[in-house]
Formats: sequence, structure tokens, C-alpha cells
Amino acid sequence: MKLDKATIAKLAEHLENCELNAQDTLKITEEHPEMDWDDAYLIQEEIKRRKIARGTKIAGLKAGLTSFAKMKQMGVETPCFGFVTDYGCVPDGGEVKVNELIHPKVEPEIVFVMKHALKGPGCHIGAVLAATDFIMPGIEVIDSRYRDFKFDLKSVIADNTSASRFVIGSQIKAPSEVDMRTLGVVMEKNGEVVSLGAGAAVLGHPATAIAMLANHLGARSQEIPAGAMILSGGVTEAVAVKAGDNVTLKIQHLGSISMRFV
Ligand code: 0L1
Ligand code: MG
Repeated sequence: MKLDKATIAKLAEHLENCELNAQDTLKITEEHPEMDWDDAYLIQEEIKRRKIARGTKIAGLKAGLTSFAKMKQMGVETPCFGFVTDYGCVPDGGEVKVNELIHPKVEPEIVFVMKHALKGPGCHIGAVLAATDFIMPGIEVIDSRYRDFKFDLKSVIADNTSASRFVIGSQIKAPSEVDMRTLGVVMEKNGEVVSLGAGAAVLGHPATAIAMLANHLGARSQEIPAGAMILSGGVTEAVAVKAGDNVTLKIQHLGSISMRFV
């Protein structure tokens, strides 16, 4: 840890205000180049603490930058982890107000709901599959608070991995019912296909992202609790959206979901 507690609190307040007021900012490592990985996650934890103190509920966890397409798009080599909130949850077919956001992008995700808790270290794909209750389709809206998406991984982690809004579907499957690696994913914007892929784009198998999250939390004496909902990461690169756009996601065996930007 390189930053003191007061600096961590100040940066958390700044980044959260940027999120709540839809204002962009320069990446925080510009002013704090000494910041380390622990500092980045401590800033994110402080943002979570501030939200919970105001009555926000944590709706779930997320893994980000888990596909090779997204890592390439963002120029990074490691996944990152964050959380999603109750106010970020949009009903299937619902509206997202773009004036509450900075420069939103959408990405298709396979979402896990856990039957049992999972704790690293040593968590592997088999443990994840055994502990998963079901999977369902999800669209994550990411909205980095950094100007023109100019950031590095530490700044992104501090900014709760650009978490903003999400929609999840109601068609569920047990992990034993599908091969997640070959699940076809097609995302459309205004009726045009804008991205497509298969589950294997997420680290070879989306459950690998959940195992990495369990190991990440285990290193911090935390765990994935039973019942947790987890976004396993964008299967394809993220696509920019604006007011007037309709986004639909179809995932093989998991049906389709949509959201509108107004
Ligand atoms: O969900 C994610 O993949 C996190 C993305 C963070 C970087 C970005 O804003 O694109
Ligand atoms: Mg994502």
C-alpha cells in the first residue's frame, strides 16, 4: 500500500462523485503514479462502503476484461474485479437514461448465480461448476469515468471497473445442461449485428473468470457468498451506444434480452 488512508478516501469520493454526476476525470494515476494494486482495490472498497452507508444494496459481483477481445481493446493483460449495484439493475426491455452516464458502452455477458460459497486460494473451474446454481444472459453497460477512455488498469480498478448498469434475463440453465464454451452470443444494435462470439472467448471458459474472482477474494480473506450473482465478463469487445439505440442480446439456449437508451 503506497497511498495513505486520507488519499484513498479522497480519491474514492472523487471517483464516486464523477459516477453520480456523470462527469469525466483524468486517470488518477496521473496525480498518484506511486499507487499500487492494493491501493486500487482499497479505493474501490471505499466506494462500496460509501454506497452501502447511503443505503445502496450490492446486487452482485463482476469480472472485467476477461476476454481476449476486451483485453486487446483496452491494451491490458489481466482481468479485474468489481461490483454492481441495485440502482444499476435495469429490467429486461427497460430504459437507460444516457444523460445519467458519460460515454456508455454495452457488452454481452454470461451471468452466474452461485448455490454455494466459493473461497480461494486454489479455486478451479470444477469447484465453480459444482458451486453454480444456474447461468443466465446479461448485458453490462460500462461507463468509465475517465476522459476519452484514457486509463490504465489500476485506475480502472479504483473506478469499480467502469460498472454502471446491467440487464439480466430470466431464461436460466444449470451448468450441466450446456457447454458454456460453445454457447453462441450475438449482440444487435438497432437490428444490426454489432458483435458476436462464443463463451470460450472468456478465458477459455467463463467459469475460469469466477475461479479467478474466488482466488482474488481469497487473497483478501473474502469469499464469493452463496446466492451471489456474478457477471463473468464481456464475451466480445464493448460497443458504444447513444440515446435512441436499442440493444438486443441473444445467447444460445439462454434466450434474448434487450435494453433501450433514451
Ligand atoms: O466489465 C469490464 O470488462 C470492465 C471494463 C473496464 C474497462 C472499460 O471501461 O472498458
Ligand atoms: Mg463487463
